[in-house]
Amino acid sequence: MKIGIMGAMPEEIAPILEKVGEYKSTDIADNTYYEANYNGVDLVIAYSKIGKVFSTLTASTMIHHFGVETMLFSGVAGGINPALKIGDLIVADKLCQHDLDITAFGHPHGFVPGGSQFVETDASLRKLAFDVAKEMGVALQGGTIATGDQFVHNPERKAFIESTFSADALEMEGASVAVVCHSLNVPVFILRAISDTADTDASFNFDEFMESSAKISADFIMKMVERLER
Ligand code: 3QA
Repeated sequence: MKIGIMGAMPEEIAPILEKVGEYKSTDIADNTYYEANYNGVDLVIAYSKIGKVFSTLTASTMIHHFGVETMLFSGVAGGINPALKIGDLIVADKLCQHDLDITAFGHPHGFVPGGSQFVETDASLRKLAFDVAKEMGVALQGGTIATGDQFVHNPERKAFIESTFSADALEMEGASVAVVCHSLNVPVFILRAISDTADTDASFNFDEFMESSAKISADFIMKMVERLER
């Protein structure tokens, strides 16, 4: 079984590379992919760079070039649901693209013909996550994650995303990775730890908490990897 582990920023995969210790680096299309073996599981690890376009490229490359059979994403997110505090983990049940808009033609936000407004993640990977959380005594919430090519730092945009999609958290890569994996029949799991709450002080909180929250997410992902079949 070959597992892909993606983040968007270097900080999101640094704790994972540290944990696997040794790896082989390969450069493809302006990205570096790190191949490693952890506990008998073959891993391909990469950060995509920020946003839907780069994360699409990385997810596709992991699947088509490296033959990744399961995709795990680890990173940080802006919290929408007030129950989510900085450092809390959220598992995406489903994701949407909050900035995809052909509503001029009567379609709902996030929808294009041939696609769907929401894309679901793999139920058995989600179940594994909740098993691991229970074992670790860690609180884990499931919910909807909204993805768009914007760092949201304003209450109006946040309110729009909450009311339009009932989203619990937002970020910039999850939905694009999920769409790629869904289209290519690769089970996908998206985990995020909250770094800010997408309000006016989002960039300050992000700078302060992104590294610690990224590590919370990465550590949890590695616990899951330890439980995956080799
Ligand atoms: C955005 C990162 C991108 O990969 C999405 C973090 C956390 N809070 C968010 C928010 N709105 C949207 N997304 C997020 N990630 C950070 S850009 C800063 C880059 O600095 C999730 C996320 N409120 C790089 C150095 O200049």
